Amino acid sequence: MVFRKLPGVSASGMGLRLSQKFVFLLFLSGLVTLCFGALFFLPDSVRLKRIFLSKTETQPVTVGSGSENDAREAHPKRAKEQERPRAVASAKGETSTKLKSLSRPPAGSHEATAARAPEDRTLPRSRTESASQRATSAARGAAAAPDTFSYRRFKGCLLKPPLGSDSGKPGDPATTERREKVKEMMKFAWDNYKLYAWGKNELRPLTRNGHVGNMFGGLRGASIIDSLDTLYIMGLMDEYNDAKEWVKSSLDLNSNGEASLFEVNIRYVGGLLSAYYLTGEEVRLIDPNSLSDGGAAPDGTSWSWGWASAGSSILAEFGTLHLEFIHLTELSSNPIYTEKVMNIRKVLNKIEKPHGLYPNFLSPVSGNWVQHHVSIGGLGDSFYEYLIKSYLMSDKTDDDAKMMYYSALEAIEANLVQKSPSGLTYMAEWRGGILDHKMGHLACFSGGMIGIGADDGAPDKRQHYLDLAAEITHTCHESYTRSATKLGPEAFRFDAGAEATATRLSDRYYILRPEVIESYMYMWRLTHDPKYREWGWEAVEALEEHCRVESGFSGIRDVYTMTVGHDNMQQSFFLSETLKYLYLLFSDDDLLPLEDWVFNTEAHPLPVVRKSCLQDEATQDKTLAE
Ligand code: DMJ
Repeated sequence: MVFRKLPGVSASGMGLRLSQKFVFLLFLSGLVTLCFGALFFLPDSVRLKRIFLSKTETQPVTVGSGSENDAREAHPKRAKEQERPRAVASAKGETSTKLKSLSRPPAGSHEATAARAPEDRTLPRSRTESASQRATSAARGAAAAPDTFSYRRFKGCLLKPPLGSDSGKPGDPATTERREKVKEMMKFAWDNYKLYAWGKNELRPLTRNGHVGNMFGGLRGASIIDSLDTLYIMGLMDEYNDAKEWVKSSLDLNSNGEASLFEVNIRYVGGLLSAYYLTGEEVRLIDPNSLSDGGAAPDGTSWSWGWASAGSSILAEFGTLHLEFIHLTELSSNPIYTEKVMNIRKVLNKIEKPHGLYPNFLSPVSGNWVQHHVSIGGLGDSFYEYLIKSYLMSDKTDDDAKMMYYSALEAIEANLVQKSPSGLTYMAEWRGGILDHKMGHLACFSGGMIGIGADDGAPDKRQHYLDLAAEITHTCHESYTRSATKLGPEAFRFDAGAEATATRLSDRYYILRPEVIESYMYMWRLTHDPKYREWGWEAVEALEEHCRVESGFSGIRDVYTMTVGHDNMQQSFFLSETLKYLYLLFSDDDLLPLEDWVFNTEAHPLPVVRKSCLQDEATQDKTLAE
C-alpha cells in the first residue's frame, strides 16, 4: 500500500505561543492539506507502477457534481497543469500542499483565540480563505450545528469517561499482571527508540540507529506520533510528555518529498487527532484555512484525479480517509474535508461492481476498475473497515456507509469466503472470478471488523456475522499455532495440501503486525470468551521470545524456524497497534469503550460524533450566554 507524490510540502515554524496547553490537533490540518494535495496525485504508487500499469497520458476524469469543463473553468490554473506531465508540475511544486505558518499570527487572531476558554478554542476562519471556500461555507449555511468546536461539549457528549473508572484496570490479578507485562514491553520499545532513534521514523534495534525511509514525504517522528495515545492510555506519562514536547518543538512540516497519503493520514493525522481528543491538549495550532491547497478543488464540489496520467488508484488508499477527514471538519467547522471524502464515497457507490465486489484498482483516467482483483487483505482491507466504522462513528446515522458495508459483505461472503477441507473458514482472493486460496496476515483484521458490525446487520444475520467473525479469528490463530515460533506468516494458503500455512519462502516473515491481535481484542470485547485473552498471551510470549532483542523489538524473517533471523526494524505500528490492542485485551472494557470510540486503521481512537447532543449543548450554551 504505497502511493503518491507530495511535492513540496512547505510549512514552518508554528505559532507556539499557546502557553498553557499543548497540542496535537491542528497541525493536523496541515497534514490534511497535504493529503488534499495527494488526493490529486493518488495513483502514482511506486509499487503499483512496478506491478501493473504503463503510463498513458490522458485527460483526467472529473467526478462530483460539476462537469470536467466546469471544474476547469473554475480552476483554470489547475486545468492547465493537468495537461502537463505530472512530473513537471510536481517538480515545480506548483501543485504542492502549502502549510502557512502561524508563527507570526495576524494581530488579534491568535491572541483572540488564546484568550477564549481553552475548551472552546476553534480555528479562526482565515483571512486567506478563498472565495470559493467562503461560498461553500455560506451555501452550507449556518444550519450546520455548532459552528465552533468545544472540547467541553465534546466531553459532555461521551457516554463514558474515556479511560474508564480506573484506567481500565482489570479485576483479577492474573490479567493485571499480563497487562503490566504489555506496558513493560511498550516502555522497552519506547525507551530504545528514544535512546537510539529519537526523531527518526522507526528504530533499527539491531544496529541501534534510526530509520527514516520515504513513506512520509520527509516527515519525521512516525514512532512518536504513533505512540502518543498508547503512552497516554498506559499511563506512561513521562514518556508521553517527552513525545508531546517533541511534537511541540521539533515536528517539522517543512519538508519536500514523496509521501504516502494513506500512511500520513492514518499515522500522523490519526495519531494527532486521537491525542487531542484524549487529552484536550493543544500543542501546535495551524489554521487550516490559511493553508493553500495548491489546486485541490477548494470549493469541494468537484474533485478530479488531477495529474494522474498513469497508474491506478488503490481502493484501500482513497477509501481510508473518511474517519480522519470527518473529524477535521468537526474540529475546524470547515465542510471541505467532509465534502472530499463524500465525493469519493459517491463515486464508489455509483460505479458498477462486478458481482457486487470492489476491485482493488480504479483507473483515474477512465473511471473504471482496472483488473478485477479483489482482496480483503492488502490493497482493499481498510476500505471495508472504514465503511462500517464510518457508520459507527456517525452515531449510526450514516446510512449510506451502512448500506455499502453490508452489501459489500454479502458479496464477499458469496464470492470470497471459503472453508478448508478441515473446516477452517478463510477469505480467499478473487481475480476476475478465479479464486486464489491465499489469505494475508493483513486480512486477519476482518474477524474484528465483521464482529463489530454484527449487531447492526439484518436481524436474521447478526448471529451469523458474529460466528463468521469468530471463525475467521480462529483461522488466523491457527496460522500462528501452526508455526514453530507461534507467530503468523505474512500470507498463508489453503491449496496444494496447505491449510493456514505459508508455502512460499517469501511469505514466511512476520513484521510485528497487529491484525490477528486486533481481532482477538474485538472478539474479547464482544464475547468475553477467555480463549481470546489466552491467544493474546500466546502472542506476547512469542513476541518476547523471538522478536525482543537487546535494544527493542524486531520483525523476523521466517516464522517456521526457531533460529530466527531478525529484520532489524521496529515498526511504528507495533507501538501504535500491536501493543495497544494487547493492552486493551487485558484491560476492562471501560478503557476506550466501543460505544464512544472507533479505532482508525492504525488503532488511533476517534470519538463517535453525536451531532444532536453537540447541537443541544451548543444551544444551551448560547441560551446561557444570552
Ligand atoms: C498498519 O499501518 C495499518 O494497520 C494498516 O491498515 C495496515 N498495515 C499496518 C499494520 O500491519
